[in-house]
Amino acid sequence: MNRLVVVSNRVADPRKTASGGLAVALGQALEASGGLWFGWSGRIDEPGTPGEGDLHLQTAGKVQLATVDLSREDHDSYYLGYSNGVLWPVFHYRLDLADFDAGYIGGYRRVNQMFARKLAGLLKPDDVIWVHDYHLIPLAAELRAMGCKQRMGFFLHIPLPPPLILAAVPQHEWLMRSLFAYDLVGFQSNADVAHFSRYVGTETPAIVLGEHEFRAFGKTLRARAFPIGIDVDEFAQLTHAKDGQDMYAQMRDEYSRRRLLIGVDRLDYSKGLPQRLKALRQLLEKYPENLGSATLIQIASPSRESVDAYATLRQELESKSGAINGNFGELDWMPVRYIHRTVARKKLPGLYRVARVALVTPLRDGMNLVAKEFIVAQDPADPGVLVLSRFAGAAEQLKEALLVNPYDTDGTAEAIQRALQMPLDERQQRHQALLQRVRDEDVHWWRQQFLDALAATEAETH
Ligand code: GDG
Repeated sequence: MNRLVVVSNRVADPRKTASGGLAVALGQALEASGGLWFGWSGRIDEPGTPGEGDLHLQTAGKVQLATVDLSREDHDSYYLGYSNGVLWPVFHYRLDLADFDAGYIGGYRRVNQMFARKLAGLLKPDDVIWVHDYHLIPLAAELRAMGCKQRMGFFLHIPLPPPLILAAVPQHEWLMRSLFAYDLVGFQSNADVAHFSRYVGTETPAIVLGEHEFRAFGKTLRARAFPIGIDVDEFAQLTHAKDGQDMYAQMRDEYSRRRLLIGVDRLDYSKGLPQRLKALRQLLEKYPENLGSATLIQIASPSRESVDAYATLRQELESKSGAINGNFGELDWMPVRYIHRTVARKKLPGLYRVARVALVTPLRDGMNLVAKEFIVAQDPADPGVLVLSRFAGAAEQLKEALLVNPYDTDGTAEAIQRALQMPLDERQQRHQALLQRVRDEDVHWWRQQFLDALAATEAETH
């Protein structure tokens, strides 16, 4: 078995549950092959720090973890600037929020080159390298330039926008050309693959060899959808563990006279949180039977707080939820419980299970794992209903959810009302179909599909 080398911006210890399903899934494959996980340590070295740029090596069971620190300047331009100030907004169709500062690209290239240099020294000739996400698009090209000939795959966790939107990134040609240094590129959904295929067809000299095969720049590339899943067994266990059950019992008793709606998101403008609050307001106005009853618990866990757009969003959410509570609240009932904090992972399943409805209504999302976690946490005998944005990658798989357009406030409010009113047998049928799909296409299936497809790519001379 070839050794698996995973490269991602952040590295997690796969043995810790708090690391989440992805770390667990990759950890299993890394364990099995005695693999290596490489990335940023999460630390920022101020200038002159002793040992600046050192490689930190640790072992976690059979897995080797290799991390590097970033300088303040590289962190600000590579991570905050180019990755989260340019690529994240543009890839989520938010050109209005992108900050095309010409200085960022230098840091992005520098960090990718530094990663490649440090990683190259650790590689063995028959390693299989799997690179993750938008922070590291040019990594394979940098490795190839250093003579690395290993098989390399890339998975994009966020959406790929249509060519005209992608073209707003000044370096779009360089970025997309860089992808051709990989043997396999994986996307979350068929919509993303279609955008890639159109981009390659119109903006590059590529020849389309087949549905998933492209030839350009002297290189053949396969590109396909691999919808990411969750670790269903792990999440089901968490649901039935003591903390999960205690949370469920506590919330059930506390809200026994209410009907709970739940939202769990990183505080991010892609997640459609202001639009969700607007839909809740509309629900209360249009269907007054929900007054005194419907309660939205919205967890918005802090994320990228130092990016300006996030501070603005935070203020908007605080003011919108305050206004809804002020307009509709009673002494003994508030329609919104907005919590800007991270909730312990072991408590999430209890929260999901007690909710009648989950609101997963991003404006754009690569996949959205919360939708899948909600389904797994339900009681099959009395399941809650998933209201899901058609703009989440998950909508391609989860057809039995109530699909909504989050920009359409009326339509979303109607769907929430329908979810609250849905008869038991319909809830059960929908849930059963959804659970089956989430189970069949879990994170282990995803990993295996990707690694099998990567192994099947023909070895080429690079
Ligand atoms: C990117 C893509 C793609 C959230 N709040 C808390 C918390 N969470 C956990 C959820 C879930 C995860 O974070 C969020 O995953 P999502 O998929 O919803 O979104 P992103 O973070 O944007 O992830 C996305 C994903 O990558 C995987 O490829 O699906 O489209 O954007 O697991 O449960 N966890 C805890 N406390 C919180 O308050 N413990």
